Amino acid sequence: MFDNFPLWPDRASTAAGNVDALFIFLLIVCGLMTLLIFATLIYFAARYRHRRGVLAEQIEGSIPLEVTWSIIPLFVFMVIFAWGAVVYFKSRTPPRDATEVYVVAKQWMWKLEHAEGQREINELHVPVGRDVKLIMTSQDVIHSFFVPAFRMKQDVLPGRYTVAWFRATKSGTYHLFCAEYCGTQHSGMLGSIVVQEPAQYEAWMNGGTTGPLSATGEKIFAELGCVTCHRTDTQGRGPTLQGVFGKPVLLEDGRTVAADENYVRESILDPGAKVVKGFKPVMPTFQGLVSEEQLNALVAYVKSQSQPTGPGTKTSATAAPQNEGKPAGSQVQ
Ligand code: HEC
Ligand SMILES: [Cu+2]
Repeated sequence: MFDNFPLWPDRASTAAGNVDALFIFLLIVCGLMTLLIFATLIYFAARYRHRRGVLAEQIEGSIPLEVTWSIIPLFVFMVIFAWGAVVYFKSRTPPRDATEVYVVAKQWMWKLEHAEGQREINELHVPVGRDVKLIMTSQDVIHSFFVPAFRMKQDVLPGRYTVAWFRATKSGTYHLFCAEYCGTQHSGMLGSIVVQEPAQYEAWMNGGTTGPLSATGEKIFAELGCVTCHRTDTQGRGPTLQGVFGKPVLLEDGRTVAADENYVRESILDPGAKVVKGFKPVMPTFQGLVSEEQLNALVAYVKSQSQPTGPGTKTSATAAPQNEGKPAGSQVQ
């Protein structure tokens, strides 16, 4: 209905319609409220204007009136709360089998790397109709990944991963902005999201790849000597990393944490922070020795060790449990 209304940017993701509907609802509620206030104001000003000889009568409060003006707004606010929560949680929860793209922000550019290995700068190619999960971090200060056409905005922080996702619904080229003031050339930190039809996208994907990100990660894993402690059998000084990602990890101090991207990242940069049960804190820190890109590749590699199929192919939900009960080392690919 509002598609050609110039106040709105393109609507090019599954989230866009939901966000706009909520926004329009808020506008209507606020608009009606404003009308109501001004209409009563004008009416009362006329009705109770000062007249010679007529004195105002003091009213000491009215319970029915006060209850009414408390209950009705409460109801309206609860609608806003529930609706907002639904839209928020939807946009905060990436679907399980989304394609993954690693994003590294720096003053003043966006570096993007597909799980399949393609690297891009200030440009991100994605196919129509597929869920895309962004795993983002910054090399310096706080940035923010903002794509108005997708109604998507997420802060990108140094020292940790933040996650966002979208599913594009219309092919085309859309603006990517940095929405967090990040220094003198902040306003130039621009990019574009190129949404392509699946066939076009496939063609783009097949041009000049360097191999999957997890393969790059495997190389770094060997070069940095991780592989000497983290062997695929259980003979290394560190735990085997097969099947670790996505599972709960029991720690020395009795806590259990989820092995997600931030956990792997922390294990590499600050190994002492969470020590796996049954192991000594002998892993050296790699803080300062690995770049953000290398970290992403290592994370992708550790991740791939929990996915029996290669990146790009869908991981079947039944594949993971099959490995349970067997020694982790028996599933070498
Ligand atoms: C000197 C041996 C050693 C080296 C080298 C080493 N690690 Fe570790 N690593 C360990 C030990 C021991 C643990 C378990 C204790 C802990 O959590 O600190 C561990 C834990 C981990 C964990 C958490 C595993 C789990 O089961 O939750 C990850 C992920 C990890 N290391 C990744 C790496 C990566 C990536 C490298 C290379 C950049 C590396 N490690 C290098 C010994 C090592
Ligand atoms: Cu920025």
